[in-house]
This record gives sequence, C-alpha cells and structure tokens, in this order.
Amino acid sequence: MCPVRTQVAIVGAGPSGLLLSQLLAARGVESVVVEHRSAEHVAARIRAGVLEQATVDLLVEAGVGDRLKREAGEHHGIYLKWPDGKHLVDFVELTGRSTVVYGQSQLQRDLVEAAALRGQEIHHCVSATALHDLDTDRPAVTFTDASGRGRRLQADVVVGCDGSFGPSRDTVPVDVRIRWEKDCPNSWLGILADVAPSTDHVLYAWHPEGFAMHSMRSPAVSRLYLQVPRGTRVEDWSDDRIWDALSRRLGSGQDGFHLSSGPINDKSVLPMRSLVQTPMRHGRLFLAGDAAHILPPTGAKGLNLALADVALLAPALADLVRGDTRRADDYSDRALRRVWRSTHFAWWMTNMLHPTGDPFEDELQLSQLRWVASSRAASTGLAENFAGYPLEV
Ligand code: RFL
Ligand code: PHB
Repeated sequence: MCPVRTQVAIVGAGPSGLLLSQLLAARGVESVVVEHRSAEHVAARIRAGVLEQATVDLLVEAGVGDRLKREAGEHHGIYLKWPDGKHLVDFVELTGRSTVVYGQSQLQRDLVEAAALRGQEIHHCVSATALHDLDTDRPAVTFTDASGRGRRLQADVVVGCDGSFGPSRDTVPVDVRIRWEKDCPNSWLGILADVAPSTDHVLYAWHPEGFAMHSMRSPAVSRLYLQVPRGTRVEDWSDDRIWDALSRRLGSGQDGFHLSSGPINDKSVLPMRSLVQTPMRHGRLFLAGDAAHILPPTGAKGLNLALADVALLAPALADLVRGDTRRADDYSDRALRRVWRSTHFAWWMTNMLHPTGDPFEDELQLSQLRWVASSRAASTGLAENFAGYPLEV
C-alpha cells in the first residue's frame, strides 16, 4: 500500500465534491478527490436543471460561473397547471429573486475544467473505497486505483460527497446516526429530447392520470418528466407512448399551448424518496450533498442543497485544519436547518402535484393548487422556497 498525505480527502467527484475542492483550494487547503466512476460517466449523467439565485452567486464567486452567466436561461417563475387552470408564479415579482435553468452536466463540465486548471488531484475509476479511523485526528480513505493498486490516503478530515449510493453515510455507526426516511409510491420517467421547448418557463402539471413536467436545457433541447408507478421499466415506454402521455397531461391543444415532440435521446426512471441522515458529522467525517440527504426532485432542491452544504463546509474545514474547530462543530446543525426546509418544500410540492388515485386527496390537491394560484401569500410562500433563501456562510 502506498500512502499519500493530504489535508482533506474527498470521496466523490460529483458537483459537491468538486465544488468543495475548488472552495478549499481558494482558501489554501489541499485536497485529494477519489471517484468511483470515470470522468466521462459522471459528466454524462442527466440530472438537475434549476439553480437558485444564491447557487448562481456562489458559483460565480468561486470562479466557475463564466459559462453559466453566458449560457444559462434566466427564469422568472414557474407555471402551475391543472385541467381547468394555469398560473405563472412570478418569483421576481413576489420575492425579487429568480432562478436559472442550467443542466447539471454543464455545471459538472465547468467544475471539471476548473479542477484541471488548478491541477487538482482526482483519482477516477477507483474501487473498494473504505473510510477508516474517523474518530481519531488521523482519518484515512483506502481504495484500489484504476491500475489495480491499493492506495491509502491519510488526511486531517474526510468528506463524504459520494451521493445516494456511496459508502460514507453507512460508515457512521448505527448508534450515533438517525436516518429519517420517507418513501414515495411514484417514480419519474425523464426524457431529454432534441426539440425546442414548448414553454418559456418550467411547467408543472397536475392531471388525473399523473403529474407531468416540462423543463428545458437549451433553445433546442427539452427535458420532460412523467409520474409513473414505482417499479416502472423504461422498456415499457415507447417514444410514442411517452409523447402521447405528455400531450394529454400537459394539456397540449388547450389555451394556445402546443407540445412539440422530437427525437428522444435519453430516457430513465428515477425513484422518488426523502432521506435525511443526522448528524452530518461524525468525528473527522463530514457528510455533504446527497450523501447526507435525498429529496424528491419536485422542488428542484437537491443540487442547490448539495452546493449550499459545501459553501458552509469549506470555511469551517479551512479553520479546522488550522486548529480552530468552532465552525466545524456548528456545521451539522447549521446545514440541517436548510436541509429540513428544502426537504419540507420538496415533500409539499410532491404531495400537491402527484395524484394518488384517492378522489378525496385529488380534490385536496386541486384546492391547494387553486389556492396557491389565487392567494398572494400562498404563492409568495412557494416562490420564496423555490427561488431559495440566501446562503448563510
Ligand atoms: P452526486 O452527484 O451523486 O455525486 C456523488 C459522486 O460520488 C461517487 N461515488 C463514489 N466515489 C468513490 N467511491 C465510492 N464508493 C463512490 N460511490 C459513489 C459517484 O460516482 C458520484 O460521482 O452527489 P452530489 O455531489 O451530492 O450532488 C447531488 C446532485 O447530484 C443531486 O442532488 C441532484 O441531481 C438532484 N436533482 C436536482 N437538484 C436540483 O437542485 N435541481 C433539480 O432540478 C434537480 N433535478 C435531480 C433532478 C436529480 C435527478 N436524479 C436522476 C437523481 C432531476 C433528476 C432526474
Ligand atoms: C429539470 O430541468 O431537470 C428539473 C426542473 C425542475 C425540477 C426537477 C428537474 O423540479
């Protein structure tokens, strides 16, 4: 085994791991990142699309926002739609803040380029990642590198940025952690299509057959989702079946709205669930992003929350490696306040927009949608949460 020494060992080179390494480097703190997948695989994952104003400001300040500023589409709000109504929740008018639509794969590319520019050490295609000695001040990460060689990374701190399926979360002993979980009976079937978006803002639609959503990635690429039962197989949804369901649920042909279809170049099923693991720190292990919390995508919060965690964590770790533990000691409590707010919002949006098949609940959902659309107080509540709260760093 060939030991390497660094200040911060980061497990996972997704958006939270890469932004953390960038923010640490800006504070003169050295880190090494280990990633299970190839760089190409991580970059090709089609995921989030909506960034809050505070996330955009964070990325610009971190020096990775140039392309985002040039290419991202600014969105002033979202449409809510149901069979006999449609309403634009105007975030700018209600809160003074807006959002942008910028694909996670585009952001990942920006973070990878910035990492290459500063010479960040990243080990891709690693296997057998394991975390050790977390309750000492000499924690370590071991892994097998791409050439099959066993490696040991000795650090002051280990950060688990390894997403929903990484090993970090499980490393916290069961008698120390609490896992708060809520499963959802639905999944989303998501597609990416080579067709100009048929809507100017992201459109969330309630329909008795199921929820549907129309988002976008560029003037020529659309991203759309359908509520499907958990366990749905992508093979059971032909392109024609998908476009038919989208047309019905999004109300194509009504009130001047027409859904244009086009070639589908990516199709996947995403199970929906909520999970929060507390505390987000155990000894010298810190958890950030999906490693600590998973949200249903309806509130567009997961990526924003992952980046908010590392914005809080980077200065805390910079202090910690220099001997001042105060901010690191506060990290979990402070991060969890935002985590629970976002978790509630994602749960609330999910429950408002996904019909359950129970006629009583359907009526409650429709009543809630009409209330959000007609009450300034209610729509301001939605807008505040969706456009996001300022980062407290
Ligand atoms: P990631 O992106 O999952 O990265 C974790 C990385 O860790 C690696 N890893 C390991 N590395 C080393 N050793 C191991 N043993 C490892 N195990 C795993 C993985 O390969 C991976 O590269 O987590 P991170 O950085 O915390 O980022 C979180 C976001 O990716 C996630 O929250 C968002 O994508 C969620 N999300 C959305 N968030 C938003 O804010 N707005 C949205 O509009 C939005 N839409 C979405 C979404 C997620 C979706 N899916 C598919 C989950 C839409 C979808 C469809
Ligand atoms: C997306 O563009 O992929 C997207 C937008 C809004 C959401 C979830 C995903 O709530």
